[in-house]
Amino acid sequence: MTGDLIATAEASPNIALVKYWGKRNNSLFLPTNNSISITLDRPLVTRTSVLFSNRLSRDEFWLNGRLQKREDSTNVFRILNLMRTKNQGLKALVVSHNSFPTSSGLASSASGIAALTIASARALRLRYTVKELSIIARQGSGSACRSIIGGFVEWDKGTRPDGTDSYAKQIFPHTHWPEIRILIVVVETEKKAVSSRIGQINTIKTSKLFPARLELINEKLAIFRDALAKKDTDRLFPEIMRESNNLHAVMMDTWPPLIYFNCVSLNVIKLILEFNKSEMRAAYTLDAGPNVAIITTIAYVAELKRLLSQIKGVRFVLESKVGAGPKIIKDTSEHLIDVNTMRPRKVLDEPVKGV
Ligand code: 2P0
Repeated sequence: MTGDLIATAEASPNIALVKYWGKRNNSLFLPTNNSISITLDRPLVTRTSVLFSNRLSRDEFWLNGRLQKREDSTNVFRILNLMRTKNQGLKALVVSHNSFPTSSGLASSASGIAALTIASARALRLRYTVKELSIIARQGSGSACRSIIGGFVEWDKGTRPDGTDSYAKQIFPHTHWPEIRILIVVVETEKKAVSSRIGQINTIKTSKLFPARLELINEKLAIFRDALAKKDTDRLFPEIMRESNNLHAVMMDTWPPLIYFNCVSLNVIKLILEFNKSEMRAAYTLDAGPNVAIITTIAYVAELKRLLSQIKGVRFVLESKVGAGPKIIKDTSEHLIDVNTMRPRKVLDEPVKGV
């Protein structure tokens, strides 16, 4: 293949309600259990442009205006290598920009890898199905396979050793439950002490609670599917919080312990428990970091934002609806790469609204 092949795609992160934690195969990113997530929407979006060209002499990955070190970008290069199977000599320039602040500690690997997978397939004119794209994205970062799809999503762990049946599917479209809102509460953060990749390996090796978590997971998944189908907040919201607690119990049972939340996260958790005293109105969920995602409905957003603004250490809150999924950006003026100079274009950060 010759010439300049360029494409741009946008994808959003996802928030897991039933968490992925633990792999049955580390190199193929095959999980020990199914997970269920909500794909987010603006303002949480990663835009990625990819240029494959014979005129490039090496691969480069730029994130938020900075050239990234090769050793910090193995996920990105793994996706590129999976994509250019027919011509590994074709070099790529990847330029990615998060609309949300990177310093906030928000996970951007899922949206970044999903946008890269979709943009690469488009640039190389590969007619992959959504299933195939999800399988490829999974091998960049597990949770990225869910960000290939909009709405409410389930990643099937699969059983085959080669991972061909381990991919994400939509269980309900983004229009299924229009009232749902997700608040991302960004708290003061230091850099993550243990990456989720290493954390998962240590959990499998050392946690005695982990097998008990897996024993109950199928029952739990069935409850989530049913509560989501019926939009039953009285069942769904407590289950979301208990699943998050269960994950963090397993993390703390890991040795050395994985403690990803901090005092501010705990104060947000207490606020939500208090907020639900008379009626189930919101649910918290935490991943491998101190930020808290709150799942609620539109009726409670303003009150929650007001209460969150009173918690010391809450930096800002981002609000998202359920997203429709990734999209290709066809307008060439919107590409993050200048094809003539083969350099990244400057992008101005969008202002972030505080609470
Ligand atoms: C999730 N997390 O389901 C869970 C909940 C963190 C806690 O997916 O090793 O960055 O690249 O596959 O996808 C974070 O794990 O890990 C994650 P790798 P990833 O959202």
